[in-house]
Amino acid sequence: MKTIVILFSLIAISSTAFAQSGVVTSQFKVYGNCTMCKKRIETALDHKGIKQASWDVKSKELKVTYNSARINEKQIHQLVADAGHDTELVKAKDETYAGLPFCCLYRDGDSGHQHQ
Ligand SMILES: [Cu+2]
Repeated sequence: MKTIVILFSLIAISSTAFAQSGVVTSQFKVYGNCTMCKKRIETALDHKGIKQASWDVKSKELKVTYNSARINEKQIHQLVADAGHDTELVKAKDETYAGLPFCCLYRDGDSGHQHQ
């Protein structure tokens, strides 16, 4: 039991160290449908200050690791929205959204699948 406590303390200490060096990992919802969306979202986050970005098709969760000295979370939301994908904080522009391929239209009522 004591070993487990020590282990957790070590993890806590190392994540604090990460925060101090400016590298943080955030997770938030990004709306999309398919593997094309995944590619689009992750490509949009191939950006300076961002070390790693991974979006999950099923859970719609984006996990992003970035250097907080170079980019902030709000800017990351904006990059995703600029690519046509709504996030919890920033909505994509309607004209950008309208330019997405049909299979990627994730907003309510846009998907052809629901009408079958
Ligand atoms: Cu898609």
